[in-house]
Amino acid sequence: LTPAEWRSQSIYFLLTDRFGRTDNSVTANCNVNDRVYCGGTWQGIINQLDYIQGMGFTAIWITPVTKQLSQNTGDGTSYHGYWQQDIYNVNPNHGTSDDLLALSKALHARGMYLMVDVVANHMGYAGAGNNVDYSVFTPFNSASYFHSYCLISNYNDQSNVENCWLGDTTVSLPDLDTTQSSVQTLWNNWISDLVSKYSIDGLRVDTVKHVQKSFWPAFNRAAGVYSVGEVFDGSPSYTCDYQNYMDGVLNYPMYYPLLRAFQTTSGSISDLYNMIGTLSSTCADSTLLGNFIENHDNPRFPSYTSDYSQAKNVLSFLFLSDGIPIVYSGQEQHYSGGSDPANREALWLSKYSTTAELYKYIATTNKIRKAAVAADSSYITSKNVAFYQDSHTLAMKKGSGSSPVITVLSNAGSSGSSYTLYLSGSGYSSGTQLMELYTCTSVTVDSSNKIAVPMASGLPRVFVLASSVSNSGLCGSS
Ligand code: ABC
Ligand code: CA
Repeated sequence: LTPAEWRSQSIYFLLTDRFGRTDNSVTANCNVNDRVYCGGTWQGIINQLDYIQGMGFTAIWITPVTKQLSQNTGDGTSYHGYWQQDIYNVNPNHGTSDDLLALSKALHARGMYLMVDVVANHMGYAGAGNNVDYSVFTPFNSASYFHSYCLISNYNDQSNVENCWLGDTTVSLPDLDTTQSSVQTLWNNWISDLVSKYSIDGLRVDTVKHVQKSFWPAFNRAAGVYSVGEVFDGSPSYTCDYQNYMDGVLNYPMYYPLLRAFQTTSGSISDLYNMIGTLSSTCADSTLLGNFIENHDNPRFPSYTSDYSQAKNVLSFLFLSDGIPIVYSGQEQHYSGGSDPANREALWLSKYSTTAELYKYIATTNKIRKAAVAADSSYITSKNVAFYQDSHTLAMKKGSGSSPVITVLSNAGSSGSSYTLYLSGSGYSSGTQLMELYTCTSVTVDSSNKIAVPMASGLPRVFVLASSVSNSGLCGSS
């Protein structure tokens, strides 16, 4: 799938080991602190695709598929998939190569897409970096393929970040010398073969800032599909620059102001407001960023606040601003794990509840986004504009000039009062009939071109032209 085709997708990110088991167990023990395999498999994902599609997701992103180090180390086992040793074979804990093919087929049969996580920066070794037996790696089976050992010590020094090693002295991550043309050729051939063998539709690329920028364009081209890179950095200028070398990047620059705006009722709305404009002017294409509020590297949102209204605002932002929404498995169940490894809870322990509050909220919000895409051919490429803010409220519009989607967010929280916000600047003129899609309230734009927004309990509100609601499955339409 091309970048243009990915824009309108929505992504469910899961750790293969933690999502679903071949035996469909919903009770199998999974103690996150043990950092060992809990038994999730590719077949287990196939078994639960209704659950994912039931929320309206059109794609899944799965953790790396390559064969990993097999030891149980002081840092645990490689259940997460980022400690690879053999890039030509798959992780047997997750199933066989045929199982992975079956997952790809099962997704495609539903009109869904497969995004696979890939790592080109490093391999994984159970032991200290000054004592690596390079013969365990396929194909990088000698020290000559790697940078000499040094642990990353200064994240402000780009050559240190690129040439030294991630990991620790228990599990080292031998850092490939990606400046060698032999290493580049091996990676480019590998990614091209992997994508075609498993009919992969997109890539999530690990540790992008740890490899020199000039490596990525050829890798992305060899993949031939949309690639979204992980540049774990909140700076818009630093992170957006990688979009000149890869189709998209994960939206870390938005992650921090989004978290801060909604983690308390006194979070900064203006920082979030400003970042919308900053990213739309700094990144090559803000509509190809990967939006998220949770992942396996950061504490989950409910570990900061248990408030459901705040969680809903964050979700509405992910889906209705520029970029491709990514929900991390467990977010829909309001899981609340903190830092790695606590944020890697097994999803099966929720019994795949489809009546969970956020499961239903995500289903509605996916419908809203799909309806916006269907109603307005320029919606998905248009740039989101923030146009109103006060200390607790943000309003933004996205879509064509005549019929933008208006999203109103609030960080007042569940105990926020009920009031009417008279909102100007939406671009809609007096007499226009709008529909608020979470409450299904009809509103007519008033004589001074204002929208009377019915605010309550700190919940988000989304307005579209009333005439565009039919066929969306929203507000009673079929
Ligand atoms: C294991 C244990 C952990 C233990 C750790 C030392 O070892 O599980 O409990 O603490 C994989 C596994 C991890 C494992 C690691 C290391 O390997 O999943 O469980 O941790 O063995 C990607 C993946 C991630 C994966 C790897 C390695 C890379 O998403 O799951 O981890 O393949 C850095 C990398 C980033 C990496 C992340 C985990 O570490 O750049 O690619 N993620 C700063 C740095 C970032 C750094 C980040 C976290 O800290 O700039 O480069 O990410 O360490 C903002 C700034 C940011 C700053 C943050 C903290 O603050 O703007 O720049 O990030 O304001
Ligand atoms: Ca490197």
